[in-house]
Amino acid sequence: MRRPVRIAVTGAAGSIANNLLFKIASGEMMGKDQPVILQLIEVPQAMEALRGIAMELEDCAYPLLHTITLHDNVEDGFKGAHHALLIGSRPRGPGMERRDLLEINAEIFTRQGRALNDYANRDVKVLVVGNPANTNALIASRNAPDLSPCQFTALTRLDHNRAKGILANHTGACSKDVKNVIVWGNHSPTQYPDLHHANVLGRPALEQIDNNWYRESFIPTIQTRGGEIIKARGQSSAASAAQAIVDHMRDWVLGTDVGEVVSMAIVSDGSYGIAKGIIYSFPVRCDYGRYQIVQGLEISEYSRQRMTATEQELLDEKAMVEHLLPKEPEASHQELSTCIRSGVTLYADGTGPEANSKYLTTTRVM
Ligand code: NAX
Repeated sequence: MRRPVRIAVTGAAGSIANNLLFKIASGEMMGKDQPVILQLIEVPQAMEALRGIAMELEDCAYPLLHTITLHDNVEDGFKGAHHALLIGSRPRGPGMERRDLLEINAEIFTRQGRALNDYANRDVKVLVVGNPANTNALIASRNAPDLSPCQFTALTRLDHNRAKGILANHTGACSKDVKNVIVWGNHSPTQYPDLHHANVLGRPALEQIDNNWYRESFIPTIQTRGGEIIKARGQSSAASAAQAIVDHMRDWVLGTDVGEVVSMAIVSDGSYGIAKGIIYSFPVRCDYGRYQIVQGLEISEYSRQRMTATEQELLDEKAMVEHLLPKEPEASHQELSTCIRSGVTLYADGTGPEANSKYLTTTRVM
């Protein structure tokens, strides 16, 4: 058996986690030969509910589930974590403005960024799910000066999967026959689900669908799908969000399938003219535990307008929390080639390479 990896999950008693934890424990995310240690984190008032979930996990007797630990604070919960899934966040309350929501969550993600910086494994891979996910990820990353900004990502894979599923259904294909859909920008209604590079059964998607349907129906459907699900079932997407988290992390860690492009919100390096330093969803491929933006795609005038609109929203969100972002790590977010790239996995038991070892470090972009 391989050495277990530590996976920290916040919001672990919530709806998404309730679907997710059982998938992780069964090996769907990290692979069927990878044991896992679940470090589950909740607010103090939800610890009893969390204890119930831990009992259920135990009762499944998953062969890959090595250990479960429960925590009411992130400083303990993030210790030695190789993967951190930041799902818990403050939902928007009645009468709450977007600015208030951003500020309240800024406090949560500031603390989480610092805790990751101080306690997580140096090579930790972070996925932010709690909304507003992109800007929360930026806040966490800016508060973790000793980690690389490249280690922080936000979830747009649910939007990507929605685009695949709905396009497949419309064209009568299976979702496995749909390739290269892209979601650009923010996980919000300004996101741009782009089909200009997509193909269905090897032929360009846009040749197989009506352009009017694409612009007037498909795009708004993807953008507002979350709200539609809440209207229909009275609760927000949980099972599909859990599946998207599994897909995002599995691809990041184990690599995307050959020829497959997926969408991940990552710190912008200026590709496609997008402002550097914001967390923006790009088309990526993953290998060796790293992601790389797919370069060289032709961008139409229509796409450019959509990409700029969602970029502008992220710049506005950033401006709203600018006073809460530490200044010092700004340079590393602007110039990714100068940031620390960790290629070394450290183990809490001291058997891994030394922290300052040159062994295995790399400047390769992947
Ligand atoms: P729930 O309200 O069911 O669960 C959230 C859990 O987080 C609660 O148990 C709460 O006690 C806990 N929590 C809150 N603050 C915490 C903190 N500081 N530390 C640890 N735990 C904390 O929400 P759920 O349906 O699970 O959704 C979680 C988040 O995902 C929400 O912010 C939601 O908006 C967001 N989503 C993001 C998606 C994406 O694609 N990026 C899609 C799905 C989802 O809407």
